[in-house]
Amino acid sequence: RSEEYLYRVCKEYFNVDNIREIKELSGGHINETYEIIFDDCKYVLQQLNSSVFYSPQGVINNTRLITDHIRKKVIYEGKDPRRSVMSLVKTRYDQDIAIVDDEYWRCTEFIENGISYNQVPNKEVFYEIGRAVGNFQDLLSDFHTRLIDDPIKHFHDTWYRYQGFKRVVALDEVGRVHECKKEIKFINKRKNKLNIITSKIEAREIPRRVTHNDTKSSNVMLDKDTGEYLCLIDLDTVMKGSLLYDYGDAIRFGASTALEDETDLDKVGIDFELFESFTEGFLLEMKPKESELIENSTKPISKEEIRLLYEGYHIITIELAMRFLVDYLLGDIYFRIDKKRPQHNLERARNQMKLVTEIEANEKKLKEIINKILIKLEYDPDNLIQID
Ligand code: GN1
Ligand code: MG
Repeated sequence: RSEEYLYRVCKEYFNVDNIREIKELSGGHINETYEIIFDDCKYVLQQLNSSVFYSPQGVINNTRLITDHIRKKVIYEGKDPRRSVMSLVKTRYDQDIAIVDDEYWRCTEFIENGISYNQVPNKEVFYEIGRAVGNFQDLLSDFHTRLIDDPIKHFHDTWYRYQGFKRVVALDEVGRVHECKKEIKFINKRKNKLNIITSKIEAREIPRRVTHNDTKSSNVMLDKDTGEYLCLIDLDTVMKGSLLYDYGDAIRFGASTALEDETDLDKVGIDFELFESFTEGFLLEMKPKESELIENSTKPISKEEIRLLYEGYHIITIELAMRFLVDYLLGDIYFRIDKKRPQHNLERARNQMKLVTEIEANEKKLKEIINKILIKLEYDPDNLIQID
Protein backbone atom coordinates (compact mmCIF):
# COMPACT_ATOMS: atom_id res chain seq x y z
CA ARG A 1 0.00 0.00 0.00
CA SER A 2 1.41 3.37 -0.84
CA GLU A 3 1.55 5.89 1.96
CA GLU A 4 -0.18 8.33 -0.33
CA TYR A 5 -3.16 6.00 -0.72
CA LEU A 6 -3.42 5.28 3.01
CA TYR A 7 -3.41 8.99 3.75
CA ARG A 8 -6.24 9.48 1.31
CA VAL A 9 -8.24 6.84 3.17
CA CYS A 10 -7.41 8.44 6.50
CA LYS A 11 -8.55 11.78 5.15
CA GLU A 12 -12.07 10.38 4.96
CA TYR A 13 -11.97 10.05 8.73
CA PHE A 14 -9.48 12.44 10.28
CA ASN A 15 -7.38 15.52 10.01
CA VAL A 16 -4.32 13.77 8.63
CA ASP A 17 -1.92 16.50 9.73
CA ASN A 18 -2.13 15.08 13.23
CA ILE A 19 -1.28 11.47 12.37
CA ARG A 20 1.96 10.37 14.00
CA GLU A 21 2.30 6.93 12.47
CA ILE A 22 0.51 4.30 10.39
CA LYS A 23 1.43 0.74 11.30
CA GLU A 24 0.35 -2.40 9.47
CA LEU A 25 -1.12 -5.15 11.68
CA SER A 26 -0.72 -8.67 10.37
CA GLY A 27 -2.55 -11.76 11.50
CA GLY A 28 -5.83 -12.07 9.62
CA HIS A 29 -6.12 -14.27 6.54
CA ILE A 30 -8.55 -12.02 4.69
CA ASN A 31 -8.60 -8.29 5.39
CA GLU A 32 -5.78 -5.76 5.44
CA THR A 33 -5.43 -3.90 8.74
CA TYR A 34 -3.62 -0.78 9.94
CA GLU A 35 -3.22 1.03 13.22
CA ILE A 36 -3.51 4.80 12.93
CA ILE A 37 -1.62 6.49 15.71
CA PHE A 38 -2.20 10.04 16.95
CA ASP A 39 -0.49 11.71 19.90
CA ASP A 40 -3.31 10.91 22.29
CA CYS A 41 -5.36 8.15 20.65
CA LYS A 42 -5.36 5.30 18.15
CA TYR A 43 -7.73 3.81 15.62
CA VAL A 44 -7.89 0.60 13.62
CA LEU A 45 -8.42 0.98 9.90
CA GLN A 46 -9.33 -2.05 7.86
CA GLN A 47 -9.89 -2.75 4.21
CA LEU A 48 -12.80 -5.09 3.64
CA ASN A 49 -11.87 -7.72 1.10
CA SER A 50 -14.64 -7.30 -1.45
CA SER A 51 -13.94 -10.55 -3.24
CA VAL A 52 -14.77 -12.37 0.01
CA PHE A 53 -17.59 -10.11 1.16
CA TYR A 54 -19.78 -9.55 -1.85
CA SER A 55 -21.55 -6.71 -0.05
CA PRO A 56 -19.20 -4.69 2.18
CA GLN A 57 -22.06 -2.29 2.83
CA GLY A 58 -24.11 -5.24 4.10
CA VAL A 59 -21.28 -6.28 6.41
CA ILE A 60 -20.99 -2.82 7.84
CA ASN A 61 -24.74 -2.49 8.34
CA ASN A 62 -24.69 -5.70 10.32
CA THR A 63 -21.82 -4.41 12.45
CA ARG A 64 -23.64 -1.14 13.09
CA LEU A 65 -26.84 -2.89 14.21
CA ILE A 66 -25.09 -5.44 16.35
CA THR A 67 -22.68 -3.10 18.08
CA ASP A 68 -25.46 -0.59 18.84
CA HIS A 69 -27.52 -3.39 20.36
CA ILE A 70 -24.62 -4.65 22.47
CA ARG A 71 -23.60 -1.14 23.50
CA LYS A 72 -26.98 -0.44 25.08
CA LYS A 73 -26.78 -3.64 27.04
CA VAL A 74 -23.25 -3.19 28.34
CA ILE A 75 -24.04 0.35 29.42
CA TYR A 76 -27.05 -1.00 31.29
CA GLU A 77 -24.81 -3.57 32.93
CA GLY A 78 -22.46 -0.79 34.06
CA LYS A 79 -19.57 -1.81 31.83
CA ASP A 80 -17.36 0.59 29.90
CA PRO A 81 -18.85 0.82 26.38
CA ARG A 82 -15.52 1.91 24.90
CA ARG A 83 -13.98 -1.39 25.87
CA SER A 84 -16.87 -3.87 26.08
CA VAL A 85 -17.96 -3.54 22.49
CA MET A 86 -16.31 -2.66 19.20
CA SER A 87 -17.13 0.91 18.10
CA LEU A 88 -17.29 2.03 14.49
CA VAL A 89 -15.93 5.46 13.69
CA LYS A 90 -17.91 7.55 11.20
CA THR A 91 -16.38 9.28 8.23
CA ARG A 92 -16.43 13.07 7.82
CA TYR A 93 -19.64 12.56 5.89
CA ASP A 94 -21.20 10.54 8.69
CA GLN A 95 -20.87 7.17 6.96
CA ASP A 96 -19.84 3.84 8.48
CA ILE A 97 -17.69 2.99 5.49
CA ALA A 98 -15.33 4.90 3.22
CA ILE A 99 -14.95 4.01 -0.43
CA VAL A 100 -11.60 5.05 -1.88
CA ASP A 101 -10.70 4.03 -5.42
CA ASP A 102 -13.41 1.39 -5.33
CA GLU A 103 -12.05 -0.16 -2.17
CA TYR A 104 -13.98 -0.34 1.09
CA TRP A 105 -12.51 0.84 4.37
CA ARG A 106 -13.86 0.69 7.87
CA CYS A 107 -12.52 2.32 11.00
CA THR A 108 -12.94 1.34 14.63
CA GLU A 109 -11.81 2.74 17.95
CA PHE A 110 -8.66 1.16 19.32
CA ILE A 111 -9.44 -0.68 22.54
CA GLU A 112 -7.12 0.65 25.21
CA ASN A 113 -5.08 -1.80 27.20
CA GLY A 114 -6.63 -4.80 25.49
CA ILE A 115 -4.88 -7.96 24.40
CA SER A 116 -5.76 -10.89 22.14
CA TYR A 117 -3.85 -14.11 21.61
CA ASN A 118 -2.78 -16.05 18.55
CA GLN A 119 -1.80 -18.84 20.86
CA VAL A 120 -3.54 -19.31 24.18
CA PRO A 121 -0.95 -19.20 26.98
CA ASN A 122 -2.85 -20.88 29.82
CA LYS A 123 -6.19 -22.16 31.02
CA GLU A 124 -7.13 -18.96 32.86
CA VAL A 125 -6.98 -17.05 29.59
CA PHE A 126 -8.99 -19.67 27.73
CA TYR A 127 -11.60 -19.73 30.48
CA GLU A 128 -12.12 -16.00 29.93
CA ILE A 129 -12.25 -16.52 26.18
CA GLY A 130 -14.94 -19.14 26.73
CA ARG A 131 -16.89 -16.64 28.79
CA ALA A 132 -16.47 -14.00 26.09
CA VAL A 133 -17.85 -16.31 23.41
CA GLY A 134 -20.74 -17.40 25.63
CA ASN A 135 -21.44 -13.83 26.67
CA PHE A 136 -21.53 -12.67 23.04
CA GLN A 137 -24.19 -15.28 22.38
CA ASP A 138 -26.05 -14.13 25.46
CA LEU A 139 -25.92 -10.46 24.40
CA LEU A 140 -27.36 -11.31 20.98
CA SER A 141 -29.90 -13.89 22.07
CA ASP A 142 -32.71 -11.34 21.76
CA PHE A 143 -31.49 -9.88 18.49
CA HIS A 144 -33.78 -11.04 15.71
CA THR A 145 -32.01 -13.18 13.10
CA ARG A 146 -33.98 -11.52 10.31
CA LEU A 147 -32.47 -8.13 11.02
CA ILE A 148 -29.11 -9.10 9.62
CA ASP A 149 -27.93 -10.18 6.21
CA ASP A 150 -25.60 -13.06 5.51
CA PRO A 151 -22.38 -11.35 4.40
CA ILE A 152 -21.15 -14.64 2.94
CA LYS A 153 -23.75 -17.11 1.72
CA HIS A 154 -23.54 -20.64 3.14
CA PHE A 155 -20.59 -19.69 5.33
CA HIS A 156 -20.72 -22.55 7.82
CA ASP A 157 -23.06 -24.64 5.72
CA THR A 158 -20.68 -27.57 5.86
CA TRP A 159 -22.85 -29.75 3.65
CA TYR A 160 -23.06 -27.10 0.94
CA ARG A 161 -19.30 -26.62 1.17
CA TYR A 162 -18.85 -30.34 0.65
CA GLN A 163 -20.80 -30.16 -2.63
CA GLY A 164 -18.49 -27.35 -3.70
CA PHE A 165 -15.47 -29.41 -2.68
CA LYS A 166 -16.59 -32.28 -4.94
CA ARG A 167 -16.96 -29.93 -7.90
CA VAL A 168 -13.52 -28.43 -7.30
CA VAL A 169 -11.97 -31.89 -7.21
CA ALA A 170 -13.78 -32.95 -10.39
CA LEU A 171 -12.71 -29.85 -12.30
CA ASP A 172 -9.11 -29.85 -11.06
CA GLU A 173 -8.62 -26.38 -12.49
CA VAL A 174 -4.98 -25.88 -11.54
CA GLY A 175 -3.88 -29.50 -11.76
CA ARG A 176 -3.17 -30.07 -8.08
CA VAL A 177 -5.58 -32.94 -7.45
CA HIS A 178 -2.92 -35.62 -8.02
CA GLU A 179 -0.87 -34.16 -5.13
CA CYS A 180 -3.79 -34.36 -2.74
CA LYS A 181 -5.27 -37.82 -3.24
CA LYS A 182 -4.84 -38.78 0.41
CA GLU A 183 -6.33 -35.55 1.70
CA ILE A 184 -9.31 -35.76 -0.66
CA LYS A 185 -9.99 -39.28 0.53
CA PHE A 186 -9.79 -38.09 4.13
CA ILE A 187 -12.62 -35.62 3.54
CA ASN A 188 -14.76 -38.00 1.49
CA LYS A 189 -14.51 -40.64 4.20
CA ARG A 190 -16.19 -38.25 6.64
CA LYS A 191 -18.91 -37.08 4.31
CA ASN A 192 -21.73 -38.51 6.44
CA LYS A 193 -20.77 -36.31 9.36
CA LEU A 194 -20.88 -33.09 7.42
CA ASN A 195 -24.62 -32.50 7.39
CA ILE A 196 -25.36 -33.35 11.01
CA ILE A 197 -25.58 -29.76 12.25
CA THR A 198 -26.90 -28.14 9.09
CA SER A 199 -29.74 -30.63 8.76
CA LYS A 200 -30.73 -30.17 12.39
CA ILE A 201 -30.93 -26.43 11.86
CA GLU A 202 -33.11 -27.00 8.79
CA ALA A 203 -35.35 -29.33 10.74
CA ARG A 204 -35.49 -26.75 13.56
CA GLU A 205 -34.20 -29.27 16.04
CA ILE A 206 -31.57 -26.75 17.04
CA PRO A 207 -32.07 -22.99 16.83
CA ARG A 208 -30.68 -20.73 14.16
CA ARG A 209 -29.07 -17.95 16.16
CA VAL A 210 -27.10 -14.81 15.50
CA THR A 211 -23.53 -16.05 15.87
CA HIS A 212 -20.00 -14.75 15.40
CA ASN A 213 -18.67 -17.49 13.11
CA ASP A 214 -14.98 -16.73 13.53
CA THR A 215 -14.23 -17.24 17.20
CA LYS A 216 -10.47 -17.64 16.99
CA SER A 217 -8.70 -16.56 20.18
CA SER A 218 -7.16 -13.72 18.17
CA ASN A 219 -10.66 -12.28 17.81
CA VAL A 220 -11.28 -12.02 21.55
CA MET A 221 -10.14 -8.97 23.50
CA LEU A 222 -9.13 -9.33 27.12
CA ASP A 223 -8.02 -6.71 29.60
CA LYS A 224 -4.22 -6.69 29.67
CA ASP A 225 -4.09 -6.04 33.43
CA THR A 226 -6.96 -8.00 34.94
CA GLY A 227 -7.20 -10.73 32.28
CA GLU A 228 -10.98 -10.35 32.17
CA TYR A 229 -12.76 -10.53 28.86
CA LEU A 230 -13.78 -7.32 27.14
CA CYS A 231 -15.43 -8.20 23.83
CA LEU A 232 -15.31 -10.05 20.54
CA ILE A 233 -13.82 -8.24 17.58
CA ASP A 234 -13.83 -8.96 13.84
CA LEU A 235 -17.59 -8.89 13.46
CA ASP A 236 -17.56 -9.31 9.67
CA THR A 237 -18.94 -12.81 9.74
CA VAL A 238 -21.65 -12.23 12.31
CA MET A 239 -24.76 -13.81 10.79
CA LYS A 240 -27.28 -16.56 11.24
CA GLY A 241 -25.67 -19.76 12.37
CA SER A 242 -25.27 -22.31 15.10
CA LEU A 243 -23.60 -21.68 18.41
CA LEU A 244 -22.10 -25.14 18.03
CA TYR A 245 -19.75 -23.74 15.42
CA ASP A 246 -18.79 -20.79 17.61
CA TYR A 247 -18.00 -23.22 20.40
CA GLY A 248 -16.18 -25.64 18.13
CA ASP A 249 -14.20 -23.10 16.16
CA ALA A 250 -12.87 -21.41 19.28
CA ILE A 251 -11.65 -24.76 20.59
CA ARG A 252 -10.33 -25.91 17.21
CA PHE A 253 -8.06 -22.89 17.13
CA GLY A 254 -7.38 -22.20 20.78
CA ALA A 255 -7.06 -25.68 22.31
CA SER A 256 -4.76 -27.00 19.63
CA THR A 257 -1.24 -27.71 20.86
CA ALA A 258 0.15 -26.06 17.72
CA LEU A 259 -0.59 -23.18 15.40
CA GLU A 260 -3.00 -23.74 12.51
CA ASP A 261 -0.15 -23.99 9.97
CA GLU A 262 2.38 -26.00 11.97
CA THR A 263 3.97 -28.56 9.62
CA ASP A 264 5.39 -30.87 12.26
CA LEU A 265 2.21 -32.87 12.70
CA ASP A 266 3.50 -34.63 15.80
CA LYS A 267 3.04 -31.33 17.55
CA VAL A 268 -0.64 -31.04 16.58
CA GLY A 269 -3.05 -32.31 19.19
CA ILE A 270 -5.66 -31.34 21.75
CA ASP A 271 -4.79 -29.55 24.94
CA PHE A 272 -7.41 -31.16 27.21
CA GLU A 273 -6.92 -28.68 30.02
CA LEU A 274 -7.68 -25.85 27.62
CA PHE A 275 -10.65 -27.75 26.19
CA GLU A 276 -12.04 -28.05 29.70
CA SER A 277 -11.47 -24.45 30.73
CA PHE A 278 -13.07 -23.02 27.60
CA THR A 279 -16.05 -25.34 27.97
CA GLU A 280 -16.50 -24.20 31.55
CA GLY A 281 -16.37 -20.49 30.72
CA PHE A 282 -18.71 -20.95 27.78
CA LEU A 283 -21.29 -23.09 29.56
CA LEU A 284 -21.22 -20.78 32.56
CA GLU A 285 -22.35 -17.88 30.37
CA MET A 286 -24.85 -20.02 28.47
CA LYS A 287 -26.66 -21.08 31.58
CA PRO A 288 -29.86 -19.17 32.24
CA LYS A 289 -29.49 -16.81 35.15
CA GLU A 290 -31.98 -17.05 38.00
CA SER A 291 -33.37 -13.61 37.26
CA GLU A 292 -34.27 -14.26 33.63
CA LEU A 293 -36.39 -17.32 33.70
CA ILE A 294 -36.90 -18.46 30.21
CA GLU A 295 -39.35 -16.46 28.18
CA ASN A 296 -37.03 -16.22 25.26
CA SER A 297 -36.82 -19.63 23.64
CA THR A 298 -33.36 -19.24 22.12
CA LYS A 299 -31.88 -17.93 25.31
CA PRO A 300 -30.15 -20.73 27.16
CA ILE A 301 -28.38 -23.51 25.36
CA SER A 302 -30.80 -26.31 24.53
CA LYS A 303 -30.47 -29.93 25.46
CA GLU A 304 -29.98 -30.88 21.81
CA GLU A 305 -27.23 -28.30 21.44
CA ILE A 306 -25.45 -29.63 24.50
CA ARG A 307 -25.67 -33.12 23.03
CA LEU A 308 -23.94 -31.83 19.91
CA LEU A 309 -21.10 -29.78 21.42
CA TYR A 310 -18.56 -32.44 20.56
CA GLU A 311 -19.88 -32.55 16.97
CA GLY A 312 -19.49 -28.78 16.74
CA TYR A 313 -15.78 -29.16 17.49
CA HIS A 314 -15.36 -32.18 15.23
CA ILE A 315 -17.29 -30.89 12.22
CA ILE A 316 -15.90 -27.36 12.16
CA THR A 317 -12.40 -28.82 12.18
CA ILE A 318 -13.24 -31.03 9.18
CA GLU A 319 -14.78 -27.96 7.54
CA LEU A 320 -11.60 -25.93 7.95
CA ALA A 321 -9.48 -28.81 6.64
CA MET A 322 -11.77 -28.92 3.62
CA ARG A 323 -11.73 -25.14 3.10
CA PHE A 324 -7.93 -24.97 3.17
CA LEU A 325 -7.73 -27.94 0.81
CA VAL A 326 -10.26 -26.41 -1.59
CA ASP A 327 -8.28 -23.20 -1.66
CA TYR A 328 -5.11 -25.12 -2.45
CA LEU A 329 -6.93 -26.94 -5.26
CA LEU A 330 -8.14 -23.62 -6.65
CA GLY A 331 -4.66 -22.10 -6.67
CA ASP A 332 -4.79 -20.10 -3.37
CA ILE A 333 -7.39 -17.51 -4.18
CA TYR A 334 -9.06 -17.06 -0.80
CA PHE A 335 -6.77 -17.38 2.21
CA ARG A 336 -3.69 -15.22 2.22
CA ILE A 337 -0.56 -17.40 2.11
CA ASP A 338 3.04 -16.84 3.01
CA LYS A 339 4.80 -16.32 -0.33
CA LYS A 340 7.72 -18.43 0.84
CA ARG A 341 5.37 -21.36 1.42
CA PRO A 342 3.82 -22.45 -1.88
CA GLN A 343 1.97 -25.28 -0.11
CA HIS A 344 0.80 -23.14 2.78
CA ASN A 345 -2.88 -23.98 2.32
CA LEU A 346 -2.14 -27.67 1.90
CA GLU A 347 -0.05 -27.54 5.07
CA ARG A 348 -2.94 -25.91 6.90
CA ALA A 349 -5.29 -28.59 5.57
CA ARG A 350 -2.99 -31.40 6.75
CA ASN A 351 -2.62 -29.76 10.13
CA GLN A 352 -6.41 -29.62 10.55
CA MET A 353 -6.73 -33.23 9.41
CA LYS A 354 -4.30 -34.30 12.09
CA LEU A 355 -6.43 -32.45 14.60
CA VAL A 356 -9.57 -34.19 13.28
CA THR A 357 -7.89 -37.56 13.82
CA GLU A 358 -7.04 -36.59 17.39
CA ILE A 359 -10.57 -35.41 18.05
CA GLU A 360 -12.00 -38.69 16.77
CA ALA A 361 -9.59 -40.76 18.83
CA ASN A 362 -10.63 -38.85 21.95
CA GLU A 363 -14.39 -38.57 21.43
CA LYS A 364 -15.24 -40.35 24.65
CA LYS A 365 -12.77 -38.39 26.73
CA LEU A 366 -13.98 -35.06 25.34
CA LYS A 367 -17.61 -35.90 26.03
CA GLU A 368 -16.72 -36.93 29.56
CA ILE A 369 -15.09 -33.58 30.13
CA ILE A 370 -18.21 -31.79 28.87
CA ASN A 371 -20.32 -33.87 31.27
CA LYS A 372 -17.98 -33.11 34.15
CA ILE A 373 -18.46 -29.39 33.51
CA LEU A 374 -22.24 -29.75 33.21
CA ILE A 375 -22.26 -31.39 36.63
CA LYS A 376 -19.92 -28.80 38.11
CA LEU A 377 -22.12 -25.96 36.85
CA GLU A 378 -25.23 -27.69 38.16
CA TYR A 379 -26.96 -28.07 34.83
CA ASP A 380 -30.05 -30.28 34.95
CA PRO A 381 -28.76 -33.90 34.91
CA ASP A 382 -31.14 -34.51 32.07
CA ASN A 383 -28.65 -32.62 29.88
CA LEU A 384 -25.75 -35.00 30.33
CA ILE A 385 -24.42 -36.44 27.09
CA GLN A 386 -24.96 -40.16 26.54
CA ILE A 387 -21.62 -41.84 26.05
CA ASP A 388 -21.53 -45.25 24.45
C1 GN1 B 1 -10.29 -16.48 8.22
O1 GN1 B 1 -9.55 -13.47 8.39
P1 GN1 B 1 -9.45 -14.33 9.57
O2 GN1 B 1 -8.06 -14.84 9.74
O3 GN1 B 1 -10.01 -13.69 10.82
C2 GN1 B 1 -11.68 -16.97 7.83
C3 GN1 B 1 -12.25 -17.87 8.92
C4 GN1 B 1 -11.31 -19.02 9.20
C5 GN1 B 1 -9.94 -18.46 9.57
C6 GN1 B 1 -8.96 -19.57 9.74
C7 GN1 B 1 -14.11 -14.52 6.35
O4 GN1 B 1 -10.40 -15.62 9.32
O5 GN1 B 1 -13.49 -18.39 8.52
O6 GN1 B 1 -11.79 -19.81 10.27
O7 GN1 B 1 -9.46 -17.58 8.53
N1 GN1 B 1 -12.56 -15.83 7.61
C8 GN1 B 1 -13.32 -15.75 6.51
O8 GN1 B 1 -7.84 -19.12 10.41
O9 GN1 B 1 -13.37 -16.65 5.68
MG1 MG C 1 -12.13 -12.88 10.26
